[in-house]
Amino acid sequence: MTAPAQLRHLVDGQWLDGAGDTVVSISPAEPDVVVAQGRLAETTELDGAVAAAQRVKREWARIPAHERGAILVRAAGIVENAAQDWGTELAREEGKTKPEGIGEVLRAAQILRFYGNDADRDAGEVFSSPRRGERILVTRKPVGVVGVITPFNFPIAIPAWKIAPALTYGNTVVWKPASTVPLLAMRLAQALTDAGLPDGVLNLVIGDRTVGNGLAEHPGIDAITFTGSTGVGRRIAAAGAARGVPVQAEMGGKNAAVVLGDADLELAAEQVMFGAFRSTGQKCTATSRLIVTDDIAEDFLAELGKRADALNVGNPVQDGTEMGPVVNAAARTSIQAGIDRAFEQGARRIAGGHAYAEGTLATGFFVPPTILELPSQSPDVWREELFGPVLAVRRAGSVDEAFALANDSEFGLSAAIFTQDLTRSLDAIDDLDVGILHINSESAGADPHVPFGGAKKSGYGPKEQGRSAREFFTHTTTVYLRGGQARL
Ligand code: UN1
Repeated sequence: MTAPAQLRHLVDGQWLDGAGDTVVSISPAEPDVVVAQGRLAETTELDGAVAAAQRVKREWARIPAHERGAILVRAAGIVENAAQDWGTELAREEGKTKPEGIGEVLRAAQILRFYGNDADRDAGEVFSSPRRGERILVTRKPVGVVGVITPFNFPIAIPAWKIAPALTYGNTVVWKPASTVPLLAMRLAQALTDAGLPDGVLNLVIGDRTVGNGLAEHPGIDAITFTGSTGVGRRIAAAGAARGVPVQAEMGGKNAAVVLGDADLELAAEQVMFGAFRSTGQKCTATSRLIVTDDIAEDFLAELGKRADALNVGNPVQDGTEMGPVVNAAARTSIQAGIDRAFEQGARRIAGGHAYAEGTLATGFFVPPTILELPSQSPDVWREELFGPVLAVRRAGSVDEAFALANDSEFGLSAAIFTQDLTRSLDAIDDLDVGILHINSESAGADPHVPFGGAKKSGYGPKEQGRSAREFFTHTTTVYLRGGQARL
C-alpha cells in the first residue's frame, strides 16, 4: 500500500498546507486505509486564492487563445499518460471500480483536449450596420474569476468539464472540490501546472461547507459553476443572484428508464443494469426509476433481479469487481434508511435490499444492488434522490401511462426509453420533460461537444458543455466600429 498523500492547496502557484481542520480521506471499501490526510483550507487560503486569480486575470485573458488552448492540450497528454495510476487511485478514494476510474481519467483527458482545441475557434460574430462605413462586432470576452464547486462522484471528469472551458475561454479559476476526493483534485491541478499554466490562474482550495459558502459569496468571484445537490445548488444560485453574478448549477436527478413491450429486452436489461449500478448508482444521471409495461413486466423484472443479485460487489481496485461501495458511512446509512422506508411503505423486493451483515462488505461502505417494485401510491423512494444503487420500479398499463409516470418527478435531468417503434421514440422526444434523452441506451453518459443539463429541479442557469459552455464562460461586448475618417 502506498503512503497516504499529503493534502495541500494550490494558491498563487504554491502548494500550501491549510489552516483549517485536519482531515483524513479514507478508502470507502477499506475504511482503515488512509488515502490522503492534512488540513483543510479556510478563509485565509480562500482569500489568497481569489486575490491571486483577480491579480492575474487580465494577463491570462491577454494571452492568445491559441496559447491557452495549447496548455490544455498538453495537460490532456499528462492526464492520459497517468490514467492507469490515477484511475486506480480514483477507485481507491471514491469507490467506483478500477476500469471506471481509468475510464474517468481518460475522459478528463478527452475533455481537456476538446476544450484546448476549441480555444481559437470562435471569437464572436460580425454584423452589417444600417449606417454607412460601419461594422458591428459582437466580441466574446472572459467573465473574469470563476468559482468552481465540484462533487465527489466524478473527482476528475466534472472538474475537467468546468475548469477546461473556464480556462480556455480566458478566465482564472478558484476551485473547491468535495473534500472526500482531495487526491484526484491535486492530481488535476498539478497536471495543469506542469503543462505550463501560469501562477494564480488555477487555484485549488480543499475545504468544507464554510469554504464553499465563502466562495459563493465572495465579492472577488465573477461567476460560479456548481454540480451537486439541489438544496446546495439553490443556495448558491441565491448567493450569486444577491451579488448579480451568473450561476450555472447542475443538480439532482431521479431518472427514469421506460421499457416498452416491443423493446429488445436483452439490450434493455443490459443498459438498465449499467444505468442503475455503474458507479454504484452515484451519478446524477443514474437510472433510479424503471417503468415497464404490464405485458413484459414479470419476465423482465425476474431477469433484472437475477442480474442484480449476481453482480460482483467488492473492493473496487480488485480485478473482476463490478460494483464498489458508496462514498462514505453517512451515504450508506441514508441510502439504507431509504430502502427500509420503502419496505415499510409496501415495496416488493426484486433484488438486494438487506444491508450486508458481515465480512468486508459490512466493514466497507457497501450497499447491495437493490431493485424494489412499488405499490401504486408513490412511496418516498419514487421521488427522493438516494444517490446509490437503488432502482424503484412501477408497471404501466399503456405507453401514455408510462410517459406520465416518467414525468412524475420534480427532477428532469435525463431519461432512457427502450423501444424499436420510431413513433414512440418521436413521442418521447416531445413528451418527456428532461434535458437529456437516451433512446435505446442507458440514462447516464455525456459528451463534451453537446449540452449537458436538466429541466425542473435538476438544473439552474445555462447548461454545461456544448456551445453553452462558451456562452456561460464569456460575455459579449457589442462594438460599433467605424474607421475614424469623416466620409460623405
Ligand atoms: C455521466 O453521466 O457520465 O454529477 C456524467 C453527475 C453528472 C455527470 C454525469 N454531473 O453525475
